[in-house]
Amino acid sequence: YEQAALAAIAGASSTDELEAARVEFLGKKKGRLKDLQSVLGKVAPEDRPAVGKQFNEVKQRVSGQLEARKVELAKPAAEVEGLDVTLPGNRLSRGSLHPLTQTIEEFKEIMTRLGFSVVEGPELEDEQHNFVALNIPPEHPARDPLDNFYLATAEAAAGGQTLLRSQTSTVQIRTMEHTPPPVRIVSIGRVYRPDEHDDTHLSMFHQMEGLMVGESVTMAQLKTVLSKFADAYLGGDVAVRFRPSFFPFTEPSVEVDMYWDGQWIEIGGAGVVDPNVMRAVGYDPEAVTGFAFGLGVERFAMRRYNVSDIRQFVKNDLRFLGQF
Ligand code: FA5
Repeated sequence: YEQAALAAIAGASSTDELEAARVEFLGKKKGRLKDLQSVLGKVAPEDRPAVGKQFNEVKQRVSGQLEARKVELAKPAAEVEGLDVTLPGNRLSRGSLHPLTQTIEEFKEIMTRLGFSVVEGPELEDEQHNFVALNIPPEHPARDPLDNFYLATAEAAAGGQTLLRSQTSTVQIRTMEHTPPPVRIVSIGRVYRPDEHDDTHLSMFHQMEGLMVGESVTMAQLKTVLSKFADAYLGGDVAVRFRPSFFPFTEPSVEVDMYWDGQWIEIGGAGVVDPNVMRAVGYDPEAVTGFAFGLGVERFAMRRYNVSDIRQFVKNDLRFLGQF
């Protein structure tokens, strides 16, 4: 009896279970103690005092354990033996903004301070905005199906193709189409090209497009804006260099390099908006001039955070992402 009673008390993991054990082993009306008591009645009269004493001792031990267990179960869980509430808790891991999201937010903030408004454009484009209005004629190699993500749609069969935009320059066109000059905008977003992935190329990446059009906007202002931008984002010892280049939608065109922390990197293209583009959107190229630029967002972030492989940005590796 005693062994069974103590085991039941120790095994009770709630006050309800403990109460069930009490009724079973110490219950006044029925229960095992009562059975034991009736056995006591059958003991020879001369043995009764000794057996009675033993009975009371057992009853006391069982009651004592019951009380002790009751106190233990009443304690808050934190005080249960083996749990030290003064230890630091488990840290909940909180998410953070993706480094590219942080970069884009910072770009927008800097360009807003420089007086540019932020506009958006669609990622799914037509040939008019991705090529035609940008002075890229039908036979131009930039329109090669191998260099673009054309969609297989009904319109494609009819001649008007839809594609994932290959550059944010599309947004220059969309903006000028519905805004009379002067214009001062930037647009940051995804662009798509079937480029082979390597440590500086992805097939989906981001560009920041800038456009400024007004009465006498010049290449010198372009250089100033880009220098101020690079200075604000990278800070310190920054220099901007132009190398002659070619884009159908600018004339002259340049490749933009930036120097920072002992290294030159190519970060985008730029130039003076071509008169053909002005005419395509209904602007008078005799009355206004402008500059445009398109920078690689990842290339900038790589430089600033010292990331040597652009693919890190799309791997979803928490060990990488957690550092930002
Ligand atoms: C252009 O896309 C032009 N639209 C830029 C421009 C805008 C010129 C306005 C004149 C006026 P380009 O193809 O060079 O240019 O791309 C610009 C930048 O995007 C590159 O310098 C590079 O930083 C980035 N870039 C290009 N391809 C990739 C790629 N596959 N992965 C990551 N970044 C890329």
